[in-house]
Amino acid sequence: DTVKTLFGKHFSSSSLNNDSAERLEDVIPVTTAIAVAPGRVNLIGEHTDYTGGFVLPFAIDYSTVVYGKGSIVVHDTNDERKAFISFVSAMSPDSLEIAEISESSTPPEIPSWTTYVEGTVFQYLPDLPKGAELRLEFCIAGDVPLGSGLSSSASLEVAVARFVEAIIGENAFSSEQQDGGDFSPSKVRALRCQKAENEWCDSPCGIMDQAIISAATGGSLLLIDCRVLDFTPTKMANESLHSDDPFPVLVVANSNVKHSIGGGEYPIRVAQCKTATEALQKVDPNILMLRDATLEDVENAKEYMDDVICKRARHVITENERTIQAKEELERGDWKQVGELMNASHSSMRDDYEVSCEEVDILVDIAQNFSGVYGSRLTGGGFGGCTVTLVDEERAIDLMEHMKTEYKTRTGTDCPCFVTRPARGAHLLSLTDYNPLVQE
Ligand code: GAF
Repeated sequence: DTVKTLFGKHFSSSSLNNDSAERLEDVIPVTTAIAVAPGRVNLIGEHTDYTGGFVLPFAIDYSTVVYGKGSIVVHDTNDERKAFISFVSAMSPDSLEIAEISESSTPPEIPSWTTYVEGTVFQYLPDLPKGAELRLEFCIAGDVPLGSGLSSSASLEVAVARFVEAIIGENAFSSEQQDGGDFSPSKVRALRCQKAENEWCDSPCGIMDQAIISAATGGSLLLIDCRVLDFTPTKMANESLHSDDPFPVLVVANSNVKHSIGGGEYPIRVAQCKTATEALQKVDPNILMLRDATLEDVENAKEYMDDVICKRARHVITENERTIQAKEELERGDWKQVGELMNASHSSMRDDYEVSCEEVDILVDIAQNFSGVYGSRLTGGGFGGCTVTLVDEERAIDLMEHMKTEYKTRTGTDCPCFVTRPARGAHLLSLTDYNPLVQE
């Protein structure tokens, strides 16, 4: 019988139990690849993506790496398309994970971290020839802090996706390519990874994380219009608009309060935005998504919304405005304005959207009251996680020291901090095709 091991001699799924299939790897071309996908920080534009709004995130220098090999074997063209996956993660090194999925597979009732991998691979089955089996063996390693609001899950999905695309080669995205039009691999990848998370991992996330991780180009933030998935690269000005304003950097601080968007509150916010949109449509049917509404519309629709729903709508509407303005101020080098928008965004998330928590508010308070800081706010889904702070470059080290000591004094908890800058999105570090027979 065959033995299933990562990079083992005998790699076979239960569907390959005849002699000819044994060690098929010896006679089919094998591709090896190393795929990288970063984590992300959102400068501003929070909880706006799932209502078709605007976000302004950037990729960071912490990444997930997926490296290994894969091949495609075609059996009987009447069979379903399948994948046989054997993988291991440096984060849980003692267990070798084995998964077999096919076109008719359904998500597990209780998702785990491996579901992010399986759900992502599932999205690529339609790219395979009929009756094909995709065989993947890979290792996962990375340094995106887990559960800290820096998008470790989306980073994993996108790294797996980029790896699978490398194995599938030119047939990746074949159906989207056939549709013609403006085909962009990074957009389709982002949509597929979001679908994996929504449908397989029980998480109703928006598109922001997968989009920035998939599409970021080094050195730029991306203003993303989440309704049409349109990306506008946005660079910070090289100089300050006001000569007295010192040039800033971005500091990320981790509250060490674990954040999860699969938990109860995130889906509740998504549902509340839906309720708000339906109420607003009663006064103006042209409001298709919250991003089409104004504060005046909210005022007019008050009789259809309770106070909580009004507050949620107000956050989203004002956050969209702040995000568009922040993009312009960043490009102009008006750091004070950017900082004020960040501070206002935090207040709105804390008071209207209610996605902050005591520890994160303390971190933001410490930063906002430190000299040299332009602005500070919670970044990501909330209920814990990280803050992002725009601070005079020369004050960044002192700020981080101050945050660490002050936060420890006020909460008893450590807060790891780092300076960051817009990094590169998903990419391949290496790709090799070889046919073992030919090589020998
Ligand atoms: C999480 C989600 F995954 C994103 O889609 C987004 O909604 C974010 O929270 C809040 O802006 O990261």
